[in-house]
Amino acid sequence: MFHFISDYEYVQKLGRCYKFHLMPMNWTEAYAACYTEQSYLAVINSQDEADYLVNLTNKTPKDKVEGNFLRGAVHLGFQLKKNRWQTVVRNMPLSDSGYIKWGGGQPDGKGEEKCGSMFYNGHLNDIRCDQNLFFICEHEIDLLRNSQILRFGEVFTTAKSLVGM
Ligand SMILES: [Ca+2]
Repeated sequence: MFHFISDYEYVQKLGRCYKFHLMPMNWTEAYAACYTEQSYLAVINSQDEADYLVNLTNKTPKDKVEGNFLRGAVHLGFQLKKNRWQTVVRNMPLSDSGYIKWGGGQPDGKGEEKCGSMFYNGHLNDIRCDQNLFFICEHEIDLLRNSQILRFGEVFTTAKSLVGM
């Protein structure tokens, strides 16, 4: 049933799967791309998870990708809503996510950078939502269980409102 989800790497320690997308997109497009893979833009919930994402970013052959996009950061699943940083998973406040290490001087967008990203070193950065970046999707194994369909429904609703479906 989920055979179309490919190129995800299962990380036993974290109990999740991740995929680094090498096709740069803006934040909303990236959000939708993860959704089509029954996933969401990655949300960091621990230092272990941050370390893994940094490792994944480092080992992905990014340098060969050509085009006009911003390098040095990847889109992640958090955004500024009503002056509050919240994750894409059940709108949990970023401050409750378990990982909130901003890069030096970040967030510095003064309301102009309402989307979330991670510098390649794992530190968080606010970024303009129309900026094209690589991005990482996260897949919850729990989402595959029938009992968790409701949780996925919430992600789906958010995706629909974001992409105007
Ligand atoms: Ca910033």
